[in-house]
Amino acid sequence: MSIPEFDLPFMIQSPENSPGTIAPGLVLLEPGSLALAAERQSAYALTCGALQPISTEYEFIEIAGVQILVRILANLALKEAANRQQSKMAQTEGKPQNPFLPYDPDLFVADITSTHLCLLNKFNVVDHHLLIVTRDFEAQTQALNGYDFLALAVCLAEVEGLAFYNGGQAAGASQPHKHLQLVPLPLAPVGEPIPIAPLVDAALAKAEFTQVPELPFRHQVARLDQSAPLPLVDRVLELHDRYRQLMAAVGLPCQGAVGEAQPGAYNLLVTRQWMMVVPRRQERAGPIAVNSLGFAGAMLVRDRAHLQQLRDYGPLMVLQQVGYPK
Ligand code: B4P
Repeated sequence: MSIPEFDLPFMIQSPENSPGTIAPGLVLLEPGSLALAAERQSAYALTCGALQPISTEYEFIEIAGVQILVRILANLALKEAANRQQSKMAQTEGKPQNPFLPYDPDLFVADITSTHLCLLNKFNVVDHHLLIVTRDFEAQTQALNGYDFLALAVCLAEVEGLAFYNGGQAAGASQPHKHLQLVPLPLAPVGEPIPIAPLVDAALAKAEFTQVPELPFRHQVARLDQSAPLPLVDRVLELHDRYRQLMAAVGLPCQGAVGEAQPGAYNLLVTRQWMMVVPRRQERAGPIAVNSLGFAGAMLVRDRAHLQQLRDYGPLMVLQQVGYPK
C-alpha cells in the first residue's frame, strides 16, 4: 500500500508565495486573531441560538494528591434532542449525518489552514471550546498526520489551552468526522489549570519521555517546547515526532501518514509543555463515559447518583478500567 508521506515543504508556503493556489498545509489564519474570533463568534452564536451551552456544577475528589475536577450535568436535554434528530435523519436518508460537513456557519470561527478550520463546539460545557475540523471528510479513526499537527500548532500558539483528540468510539468520540479539540485554560475557575499537571510536571522534571508513577493506567508522556520562539515548521515536527514516539511506546505504532488507519483507540492530550497518549479499551466504566479530558483529571457525570458511584469506585480506577492497567 502506498501512503503519501507528509510533505514538509508544503507546510511553509504562505499565500504570498503561491498566489491563487491553495496547497495542502498552507496557513490561512491571521496571526493573533483566533481568541478574539472565538469570543466574538461565541457572543453572536449565543444570541442567535446556534450555541447551546450545557450548564454544570462542579466538585473535586482528592486522590493521589490530585484534586480531580468532576462536572455534574444540569441539563443534557438539548444535546440529547440533537442526537435523536441526527439519528432520525440518518435513518430517513439512509446515511449518517455529519454536523461538520456541512457545518453550521453560525458556529464558524476561522480558517486555520488549507486543510482545517475552526468551529465552536455547539454543546459546550466550558466557554470557547473549539473544534479543529478537517475541511474534507476524514475518519476520526485515521492516525493524525502532519497537516493535523500543523493546524494544532497554529491554534495552540494562539490559545493557551489543552488540546485533545478522542481517537475512536472507545476513546469517547461520538462524531466520525476527524476533529481535534481545544479548551482554553484554566479548566475550572479554581484549583490547578489542569488537575493532573503537577504530577506530569514532576515526572517530566526527571525525564523528558516517561510515565507518571501515580497514574495507574497505561500511558506515556513527553516534554514539549511549544512556547519556545521556534519557527512553525519546527513546532509541527516536534508534535508529529512526539506523537509517533508516544504511540509506539504505548503499543500503537504508526507513521502518522495521511490516510493511515489508527492501530487502536487512544486519547491524546497536548499542552504547550507536554503531550500524553493513553490507549483505550472501552468508552465507559459502568455509567461513566470518559473522553480525553478525563485523563487530564477533568471528568463529567450525568447526575449526583453517578457522582457518588465515581466517588465510591475512585476516579483513577475508572480511568484504569476504560484504559489498560500499567
Ligand atoms: P467527540 O470527540 O465526538 O466527543 P466528546 O467531546 O466526548 O463529546 P460528545 O459528543 O460525546 O458529548 P458528551 O455527551 O460526552 O466530540 C464531538 C464534538 O462535537 C462534541 O464536543 C460535540 O458537542 C460537538 N458537536 C456535536 N454536534 C455539533 C454541531 N452541530 N456543531 C458543532 N459541534 C457539534 O459531552 C457533552 C459535552 O460536554 C460535549 O461538548 C463535550 O465536549 C463536553 N465534555 C465532555 N466531557 C467533558 C469534561 N470532562 N469537561 C468539560 N466538557 C466536557
